[in-house]
Amino acid sequence: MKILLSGTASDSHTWNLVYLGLFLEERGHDVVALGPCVGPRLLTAACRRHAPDAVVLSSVNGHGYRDALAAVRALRAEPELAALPVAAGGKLGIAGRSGETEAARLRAAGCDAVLGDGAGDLEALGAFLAARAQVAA
Ligand code: B12
Repeated sequence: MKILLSGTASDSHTWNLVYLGLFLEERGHDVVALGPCVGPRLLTAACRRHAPDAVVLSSVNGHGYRDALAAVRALRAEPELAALPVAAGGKLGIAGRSGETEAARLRAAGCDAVLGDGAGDLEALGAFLAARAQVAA
């Protein structure tokens, strides 16, 4: 699959993105990495330009929940991106992973998978993408 990997608008951390890029490439995916501090407009423009099979959003600075909500809403507002699979994860809250209320809001906004920052979450991301690849095949 072609995966568009992106940091979120306020987040300047980069090693999370480097790690995830390697993780995805090791699983055979083609990764388009946008880097950190990507706002909703740049993200939607990049999705139109690269036509990825899925988007992976990563944030660890504590503002990921708010940033990812804005990003997902912007994607879902574009008719041609409304069905694009999106997973968001990392330390999405200010105390690490997001709380259940925040995760539920992200899902309601159209985020297909809301994940945390542990090894199990990486495996869950791998499984999420593998399931999407099977649907696309
Ligand atoms: C290095 C670092 C910085 C550097 C970043 C340099 C750079 N070029 O990246 C600098 C000094 C710039 C920095 C700044 C800040 N930081 Co900082 N930083 C760290 C630190 C020490 C290490 C991060 C790192 O590189 N880890 C290595 C990578 C590989 O691991 P990772 O980021 O955790 O990513 C893994 C998982 O989170 C997960 N994951 C990540 N994304 C996703 C997505 C999906 C879908 C999935 C499944 C998994 C996943 O997979 C990755 C691999 O295991 C952490 C503390 C820590 N020990 O984690 C704090 C930390 C992330 N920072 C923190 C904070 C608060 C900040 C600042 C806000 C501080 C400030 N007051 O200015 C700013 C944010 C600036 C901004 N605009 O974003 C907090 C975040 C708190 C939270 N979310 O609960 C942390 C956790 C420190 C702490 N304990 O308080 N930081």
